[in-house]
Amino acid sequence: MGDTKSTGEGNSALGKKSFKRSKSHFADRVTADGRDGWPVAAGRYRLVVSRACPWASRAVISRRLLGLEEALPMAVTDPIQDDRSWRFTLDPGGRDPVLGIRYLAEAYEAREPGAPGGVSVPAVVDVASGRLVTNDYQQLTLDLATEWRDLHREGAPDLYPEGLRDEIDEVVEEVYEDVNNGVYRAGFATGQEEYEAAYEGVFRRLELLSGRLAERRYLVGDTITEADIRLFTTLVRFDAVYHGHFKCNRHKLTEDPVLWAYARDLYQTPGFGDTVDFDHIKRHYYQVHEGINPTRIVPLGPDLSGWLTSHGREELGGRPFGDGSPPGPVREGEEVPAAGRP
Ligand SMILES: N[C@@H](CCC(=O)N[C@@H](CS)C(=O)NCC(=O)O)C(=O)O
Repeated sequence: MGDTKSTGEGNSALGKKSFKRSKSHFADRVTADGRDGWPVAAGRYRLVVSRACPWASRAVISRRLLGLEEALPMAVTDPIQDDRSWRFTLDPGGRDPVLGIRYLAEAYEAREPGAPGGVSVPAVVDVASGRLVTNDYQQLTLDLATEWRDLHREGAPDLYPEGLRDEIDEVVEEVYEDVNNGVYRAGFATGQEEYEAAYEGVFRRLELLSGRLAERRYLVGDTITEADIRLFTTLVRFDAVYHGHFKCNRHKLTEDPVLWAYARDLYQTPGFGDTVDFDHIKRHYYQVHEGINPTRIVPLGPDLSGWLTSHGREELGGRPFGDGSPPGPVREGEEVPAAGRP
């Protein structure tokens, strides 16, 4: 496997002192008015994800919370990339049954042969043409919450409420810089100083977030928002991969009572934990990043049973879905296999 696989991040600059995540190359948006040529339409697109990937997992959670499963069908890749990147080896015959392709790279090629920036998930693919539409994970969930509104289920929460957008934007920016991407900067650092700066940033921010969440159930307002989804996807991976593999080991998530309870509360909320596959997460990080883990041995721990224990956060109040309701059961065929659950 080459450098791309050893970092697992197609756009990273391995070999330099600092890990850099470049912008998504395909930033078209699927919108209600179709201004980029991609109108919201039920069944027109396929969402390609890896359950291992924190950026893709945001979209998987939003899709469930908003009830977009029928409107935006999903393809789950093998957590282990090969030299051609993400592949559909979990599907019969190794092909995605709808797109008919073996590698996600084929959709990228169909859109722009030889495009720079690597092949990343999440990716939205236009089913009829087989062409990639977007891999802009930052915008994707915001668009699912707002532009796809006509196709939301009844009782879907407002994940990006207009009156709270400034605050959400501010929180997610800090969380992205120090936490979501901070763990990657620590894990892929190739110099001591770089690693230490990232490590300090991760734990400084986690401490602030822990303080913020001590008295309030959710990050912004009193309902689940985009901000909680983005913090959750890093927290749920913390002890399984970031603490050991990425050397973010000042303490474990389970050693911060507030953040651990907050993460468990979300994990146990329909739409969050039922999308998480710890088996995919561990195998992806420990087997793909050979530069960090040359033996590719996947650790057996940590013990996951704590994720299902009571968290006591109901006492803080909050209305998880606001005036809406939780999503129903996971769609048939989309259940996380037993190997990936506590
Ligand atoms: N790097 C992507 C963000 C999403 C991302 O980094 N996804 C990872 C998986 S967590 C990926 O697909 N990396 C490409 C690879 O590993 O080849 C982008 O800038 O658009």
